[in-house]
Formats: sequence, C-alpha cells, structure tokens
Amino acid sequence: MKSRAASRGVAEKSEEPRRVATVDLRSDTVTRPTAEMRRAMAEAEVGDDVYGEDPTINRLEQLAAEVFGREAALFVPSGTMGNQIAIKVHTRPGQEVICEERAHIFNYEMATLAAFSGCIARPIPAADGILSWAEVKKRVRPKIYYISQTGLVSLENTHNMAGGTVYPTEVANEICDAAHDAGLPVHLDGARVFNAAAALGKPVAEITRKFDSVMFCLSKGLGAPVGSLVVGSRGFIEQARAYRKALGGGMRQAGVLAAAGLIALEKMPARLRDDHANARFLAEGLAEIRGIRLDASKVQTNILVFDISGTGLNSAEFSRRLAERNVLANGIDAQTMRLVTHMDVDRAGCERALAAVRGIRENN
Ligand code: TLP
Repeated sequence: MKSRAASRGVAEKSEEPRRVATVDLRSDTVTRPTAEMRRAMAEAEVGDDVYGEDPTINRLEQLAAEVFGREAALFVPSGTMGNQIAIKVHTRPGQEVICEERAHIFNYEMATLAAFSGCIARPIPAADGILSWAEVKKRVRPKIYYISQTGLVSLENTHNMAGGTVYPTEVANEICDAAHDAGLPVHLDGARVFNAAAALGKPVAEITRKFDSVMFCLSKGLGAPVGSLVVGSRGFIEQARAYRKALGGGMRQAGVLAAAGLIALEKMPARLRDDHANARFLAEGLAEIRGIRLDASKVQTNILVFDISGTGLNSAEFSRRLAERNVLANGIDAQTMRLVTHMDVDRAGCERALAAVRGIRENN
C-alpha cells in the first residue's frame, strides 16, 4: 500500500523515514508540511513584515479576517503568543481572567497571563470543559473597589484537555452576550476552532461571531509547519501588533511561513472530518479493551482522552510500552492518556495503534 508520505509526493526515503514506521498520536502539532506547502514556501514573495511589507503575510491576514468576518487579523508565531497578546489587550494588571480549569491559557502557557499581563486566572471546573453563563456569572467579581476585578472571560473551542469537546453555539453565544452586558470582553482560544466548525457543520465565522477576539492555529489540524492568527476589530489588531513586537514576534520575511499558512487555511479545513472519523474509530476500538475507560460517543473531533487505571499501568509506562510498538502517545496525568488524530495518521495507522494497545493488554 502507498504510504501517506508517498501519496502526498514527499520523498519519504531521503526526508522522513520515521513517518513510515511510527504512528504519532501525541498531538496534531506533529504534522509535517505537504509537498504543496513546501513548494509554496520556496516560492513565497516576501518583505519586511515589521514594516507591513510582506505581501504573503498581508494576504494571509486579509484572508483570515475575511474567513472570520472581521476587520483585521494578525499573524503570530504560535497559539500561545496569540492568546497572550489578546489577554494583554483586553485586560489591565491586577485583574482576573475567567476560564475553564483545564484551559490551555491557564495550564500550558507558562503563567504568561501573570508574567505579561499581571493577571490571575479564575478557573472554573466544568463537565467536558464546556462552561455555561450560569457558572461564569458566579465568578464575575462584584464591582467593589477593594477586591480584584474580572477583566476577561476566555473560552476554548474545541477544548483540548477535555477531549476535543465542542461548544454548542447557543452556549458560547449566551456567555458572550451576558459577559458583554456585564461589561466584559470574551476571547476565544480557537486553536482548533476549525475542528469545532467541522463537527458542528457551520462556518467558523458563524460560531465565533460574538467573541471580541479569536486566536486560531494553522499548525495543528490544518497542517502548516508554524503559525497562528488573531482576529478582531481594527483597533484591537493595532494594539495586538504592538504587543507582538514587544514579545519578539515581529518576524520579518515570514512570508515563507505564511505561504504554507495560506494553503492550510484555504484547503485543509475540508479534510478535518477524516481526522474526526479516525478518532471515533480509535475510541470505539479502545472502549472495548479491558481496563480502558472512555465514552466513545463523546468523541466529537480529533482528540480522545481515556482512563487507563484499570490496566494497572500509569501513563508513563503505558506510553513507553506503546512506543516499543512504534505508537507515540502522551499522558495528561498518571491515569489519563490523550490521543490526537491528524493528517499524517490514516486509518491503517489507527488500526496499528489499536493493535498496539491490545498487545499491551495481552502482556499485562
Ligand atoms: N496545545 C499543545 C500542547 O501545548 C498541549 C497540544 O499538543 O495540544 N490553545 C490550545 C487549545 C492548544 O491546544 C495549544 C497547543 C495552544 C493554544 C498553543 O499553541 P502553540 O503550541 O502554537 O503555542
């Protein structure tokens, strides 16, 4: 059978031998650029983006603004930088940022909301990572001068560590409307918002319309090697551009990266359903394996998290045994594993991953 690399026209022998042997389900961040992206990168027209003169970045920012129905967009090196710039624009030092307790901005962004924006998180636990206005409302601080004030509400769609869960659009809209009535801006960590849109069968513009700002990643399910965008009003993006520079994110001739990003944004959303079907396939197979606990019906997108305590192994040992069988996956905590499907893992790869897990169970 032709491998994915071969079918995408990549010279796998010389460039990427690992792809053939290993099923890498650690994250959708591990994808490598397609042959078409590599060609576009080689041929990209570039200029100095700090002067606003990189035509490829300008095209990407314009396209992103159009796709999200916004006035403007800003290309940033990473999702983390995009989120943290948005938090900085929306808040003042001494304020609180409401988010779900497993949120990426709170757990995986190096406490930058404290270090850069001078804020603290006000995390809220929520089933499947999906907040409701009823829960958010309880944590909005009363307007009393001697207590810290809420500065921002931040949602994550899809919610990564909750297992790629999707916000029902009405729930997100209600939070945005009510937060706005309370005078609060709402940011969306939409690292995987195209996965959410694919699961809901709606355009990203429709499911994000009420947010004040949205960050989305090109370098996850969309397969670009580097890059994220922040979208919002012209005024918001003007401030964001200054903070991007402050963080060292003025990338000069980064049109070589934006060229791959354009292909990611134009062509790759259409294939995310394949990743979702593969994740569901994996989930259904795993649910049948003794000692593994997961509800396959909850797997809506490309991420699955499952409990392995019934196997008697911790996640470090489980990952090690998977790696021995050429399957890579990470634990979230001692009992919980996360698998993420993406364009470099096909159905045959998922079958091999399932066989590896069955193999582990037969031997322990
Ligand atoms: N997520 C990574 C890890 O950092 C956990 C992954 O492998 O899933 N928001 C969300 C919801 C994310 O999942 C991530 C990355 C980011 C932001 C940050 O993006 P980058 O890695 O580009 O800074």
